[in-house]
Amino acid sequence: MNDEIPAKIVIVGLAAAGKSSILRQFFNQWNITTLQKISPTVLIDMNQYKLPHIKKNIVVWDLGGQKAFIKSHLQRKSLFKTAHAVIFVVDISKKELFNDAVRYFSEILQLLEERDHPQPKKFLFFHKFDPEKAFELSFTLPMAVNTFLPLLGRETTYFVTSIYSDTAVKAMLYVLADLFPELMFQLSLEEELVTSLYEELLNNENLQQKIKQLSHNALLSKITAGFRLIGYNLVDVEKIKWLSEISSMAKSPVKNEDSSQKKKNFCKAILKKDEVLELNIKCPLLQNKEMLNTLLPSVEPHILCQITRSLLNGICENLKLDYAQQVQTMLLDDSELCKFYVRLQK
Ligand SMILES: Nc1nc2c(ncn2[C@@H]2O[C@H](COP(=O)(O)OP(=O)(O)OP(=O)(O)O)[C@@H](O)[C@H]2O)c(=O)[nH]1
Ligand SMILES: [Mg+2]
Repeated sequence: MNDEIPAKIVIVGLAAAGKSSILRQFFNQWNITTLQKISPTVLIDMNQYKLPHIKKNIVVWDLGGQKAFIKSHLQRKSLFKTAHAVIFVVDISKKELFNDAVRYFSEILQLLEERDHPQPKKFLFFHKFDPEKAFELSFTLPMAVNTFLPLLGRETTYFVTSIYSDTAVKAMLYVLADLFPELMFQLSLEEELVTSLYEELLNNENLQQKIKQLSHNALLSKITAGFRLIGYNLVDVEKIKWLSEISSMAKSPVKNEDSSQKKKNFCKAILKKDEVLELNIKCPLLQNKEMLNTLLPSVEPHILCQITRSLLNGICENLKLDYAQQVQTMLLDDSELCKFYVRLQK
C-alpha cells in the first residue's frame, strides 16, 4: 500500500448493527455507558485516525444503515471504489434481518466487482455476540456463517464480536494487522511469538525489501510498534509458552530453569513481595543475532531495551497488569537481560 495514501476502510451493515459502536470503542475508547447512548449515523460519518506509534493515516467511512441511507450509498459507486478494506457487520441477535443484510451486501459486492481497482480485503463481524447471550447465540452462529460466508467469499475473515467483551477491539486490531502486515509482522497466534516473528522477517522478501528502504530510526520505531501490538494481541495466553511460564511463575515463585532452556533463558520471573513480579527479559531480537546484525548493524543496547519494553508493555496491557518502569537497561555481565518490575494487582 502506498505510504502517502491513507488506508480507506468502509464499514457497512443494517441500521443499529453496531458499526459506529465498534469504531468508537476502538478508535475513541468510548466506555459502555457512552456507547449505549450512541445516535444513529446520519448518512455517512467519515473520520481520519492516526494510530499511536504508527505513522499511518486511516480513513474510516461509517455508512449509516437506515433504509433511505442504504439506497443513497448504493447509488454512489465512488464510495466503494478505492476502499482497501470493507467490514461487513451483522447483528447476530437479529436473525430475522439476515435476508435484508444479504440483499444489501450482495449489492455492495456487485459494486466492488465492477471497480477497476484490486479487490478490497473483506471482513465480517458477527456482532452483538454478548458474553451473557453466548450460549443461545452459539446456535445461530453456524447458520449465520453458512448464510454470509459463501456470499462474501471463503477468503473472508470473520469474527464474533461484542462491545461487552474485548472481542470487537481485538477484531479491529486484526483488521489493521491484516492491512499493514509490514508493521504488525502478521503472525499466527498458534505459533511461538518470537520464532514466528523471525520466520516472517527472514522469509518475507517483500518485507525485507521494505526494511532496506527504511531509515534506521524509522525501522526501529516500526519494530517497536510491531512488538507493542504483538504483545497486545496475545489473545490466548496459554498458547504462548514463555508467557504462560511467566504466569505460572507469578502464581508460584519458583525459578524453573529447565522449562526456559529452549528459550535460552529468554525470560526469568521472580515474584517479589507486595505482588511485584521481577522480570528479566532478553530482547527478542537478540534471539537471532545474525538477523539483528543484518538489519541493525550499529544497534545501541538501550534501543534493544526499548523494543523489549514495548513488547512487555503490550503484554501488560493485554493482561491488565500495571507495568512499572524498567529499572535496568542492560546488565554489565553480558547476560543481555533487561530488568522490569510489574505490579500484579490493579
Ligand atoms: N447488546 C449489544 N448492543 C450493542 C453492541 N454494539 C452496539 N450495540 C448497541 O446497538 C445500538 C446501535 O448501535 P450503533 O453503533 O449506533 O449501530 P450502527 O450500526 O452504527 O447504526 P446506524 O448508524 O443506524 O447504521 C446502540 O444502542 C448500541 O449501544 C453489542 O456488541 N451488543
Ligand atoms: Mg452508526
